[in-house]
Amino acid sequence: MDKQVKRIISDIKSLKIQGARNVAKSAIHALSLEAAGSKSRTPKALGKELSSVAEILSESRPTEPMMRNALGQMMVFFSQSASGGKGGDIKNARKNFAKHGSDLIKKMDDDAKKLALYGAKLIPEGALVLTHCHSSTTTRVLKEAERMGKDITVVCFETRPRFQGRTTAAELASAGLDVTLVVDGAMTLFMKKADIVIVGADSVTSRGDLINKIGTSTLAHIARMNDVSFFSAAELSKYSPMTMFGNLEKIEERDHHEVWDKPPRGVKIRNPAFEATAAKYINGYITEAGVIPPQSFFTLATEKLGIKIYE
Ligand code: RUB
Repeated sequence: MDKQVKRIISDIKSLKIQGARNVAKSAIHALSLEAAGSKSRTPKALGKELSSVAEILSESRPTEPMMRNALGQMMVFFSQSASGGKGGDIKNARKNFAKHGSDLIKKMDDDAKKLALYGAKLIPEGALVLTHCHSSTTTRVLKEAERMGKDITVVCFETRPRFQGRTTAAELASAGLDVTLVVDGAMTLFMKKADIVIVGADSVTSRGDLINKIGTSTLAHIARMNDVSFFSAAELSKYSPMTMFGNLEKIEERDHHEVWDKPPRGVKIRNPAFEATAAKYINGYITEAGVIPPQSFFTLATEKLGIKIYE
């Protein structure tokens, strides 16, 4: 495997690269790099190499359908453009593959721009917005709202154990937003003054449930108790096709050292990275196609991803 690709995989695992979008973009980049530096002599051999690297990448963070969908799309493109991987010119196969990767990334960036506009319009003037973890899609929405002159205030939760809330706070502060970081336990207190909650998404299931950073469902429940609207900024490519026939999205469980490095003997530690928030607690998803109810996500996402339900 290419050295740079190995580094990207290790950065994804260690959270140096974090957030569904950044992970997906890095995975696309990694697979393109593997193709560019490959020593495979035929498209068939290259196809084999790429599909094994795509599998390793997919497993680097198990709860990331945006990455899985993108890698899947790239592999479909490869097998179609290299005549099923059986023949054709190897140089062209590599070149076309890399071009497809950069087209996909561009499309993702275009979608994020559209989504940010829909999200920013949704935020009331002068609103207090709560967010959790670090979602590049959500920070984009918040920065767009500020650009529109909405004069918002943001409170973000620190997000134990890896403190991604600090990344959110630092990013928003450097963009000139009014941002405060509080501990996760302060969710109820700050909800009482909030106007809207916006979080990101790692995965959206067929019934519109949201899988996002641990703590998200607590936030959604508290929002409902206080009549505060709860939205998730989620591109349609975060849809998890494996949930179509009842399979559950896998929830990543990370190393317990992230929670407590040297716990006393007898203390058990669990470290689930994500959790599900039921669709009934979600007012809507902010997508590149507009703000939609959780029930519509499946239809729009399968259409966008070209998933045929009936043959
Ligand atoms: C990040 C997280 C984010 C989503 C969406 O978790 O839960 O809300 O990934 O991010 P982690 P984005 O830090 O464990 O990756 O909007 O950037 O796709």
